[in-house]
Amino acid sequence: MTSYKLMVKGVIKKADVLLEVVDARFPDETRNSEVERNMVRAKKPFIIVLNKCDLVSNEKLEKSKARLSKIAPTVFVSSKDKNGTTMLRHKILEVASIKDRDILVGALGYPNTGKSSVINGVTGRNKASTSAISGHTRGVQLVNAGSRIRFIDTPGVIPFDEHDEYVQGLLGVKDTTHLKDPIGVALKIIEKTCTENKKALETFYNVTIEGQDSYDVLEMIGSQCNFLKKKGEVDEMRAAVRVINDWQQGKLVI
Ligand SMILES: Nc1nc2c(ncn2[C@@H]2O[C@H](COP(=O)(O)OP(=O)(O)OP(=O)(O)O)[C@@H](O)[C@H]2O)c(=O)[nH]1
Ligand SMILES: [Mg+2]
Repeated sequence: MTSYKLMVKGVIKKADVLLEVVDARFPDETRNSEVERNMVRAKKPFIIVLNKCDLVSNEKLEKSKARLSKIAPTVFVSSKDKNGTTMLRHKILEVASIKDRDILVGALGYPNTGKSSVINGVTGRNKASTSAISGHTRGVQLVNAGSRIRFIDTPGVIPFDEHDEYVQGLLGVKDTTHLKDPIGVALKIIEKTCTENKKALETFYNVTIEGQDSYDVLEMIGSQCNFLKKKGEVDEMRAAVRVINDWQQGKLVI
């Protein structure tokens, strides 16, 4: 068994309640069915935390929440704006139903989804170290949140079976300097945002999209940003790097 699987199993065993921290921009891609199955098998209550909710519209959030609530209690949070963190604290106390001792809460999720930031949001202090570079939290760490809650912060769970570069790009697991195919990743981001909220993409890059494919949109963005090669053609690579950086830095709100 890989060290990730062992780590996850160990945390599930120890914790009274688990948080599955997902990125609200793409909850389905950042849920991990294997981790969920393990939690159910261990009969441990878990809460799905839709983090980074400042980066999505309320409409999309409500839809995701309604859908995911059928699987487990779902709370949306912006650790950045400290929104939803009090609600999360209440939810933890509610699902744990432990009255006579501290509650141990394990935070699990893919790299960079904001596990450490969520913990800081609930504790109200920056006790767990965070970073824009994924793979920041190394090893399992205990964080005391006061008022009967202690957290176990964990390193990101790398997708178990897939090493899909597109997912890693979307998640910010790999930045542009580490991606083999930045153009492919940028096209995925464009596809994704076009489906979720075309208007947001149009406004952000000042382009009008009327049925063009994602490659054409990338070219339009490059041209709008004035990213041109010597002969006046659009420099798609520069445009791709720009799109990925904007996405990974949370500038593009969908
Ligand atoms: N916009 C926005 N950014 C957030 C939010 N929460 C976390 N981030 C950013 O996401 C990045 C990753 O946050 P971390 O808390 O370090 O994520 P993590 O899941 O602990 O990451 P690893 O430990 O590397 O697996 C940082 O740049 C945070 O500032 C949020 O609610 N909104
Ligand atoms: Mg972390």
